[in-house]
Amino acid sequence: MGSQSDWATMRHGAETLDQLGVGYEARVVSAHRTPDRLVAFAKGAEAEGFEVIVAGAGGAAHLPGMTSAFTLLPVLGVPIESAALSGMDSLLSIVQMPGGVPVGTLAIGKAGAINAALLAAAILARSDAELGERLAQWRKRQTEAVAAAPSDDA
Ligand code: RP5
Repeated sequence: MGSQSDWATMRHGAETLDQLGVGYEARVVSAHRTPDRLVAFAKGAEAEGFEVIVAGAGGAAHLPGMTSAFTLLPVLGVPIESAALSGMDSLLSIVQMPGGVPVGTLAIGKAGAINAALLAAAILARSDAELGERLAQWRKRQTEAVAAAPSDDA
């Protein structure tokens, strides 16, 4: 993620990965404040053993796109809900990549962080049947938790 301040959003993705038993590292890598860290991370991520990168950033959110420019790994972008523009700035910065350098862009905020984790797990599950089963069980539990009628207490 681009900043410590993004962790409040990105932690929801981390928690989802925990629930699925998917290993990850959470790092702060800013395209603007730590550009050398970005280049080193993105260039070395595949050799380090990473298989999917989830990049969350807000405002002028160049982290996902620049990361994708330096790696062939799948990069999923999470637009952080910014204070100034409610995340529209983040969304447009991440989603509108030029053809040839892909970023899979998720929804703004918490939903995007959770779905990035689920999508990363789905990608990894194509070559990991046990993870696929855990993912199926996660979705099943979610379905079972939806009540048929609304509650006044919820
Ligand atoms: C971006 O700037 C970060 O991804 C963050 O969402 C935003 C604001 O960062 P802080 O000023 O809160 O560190 O690079």
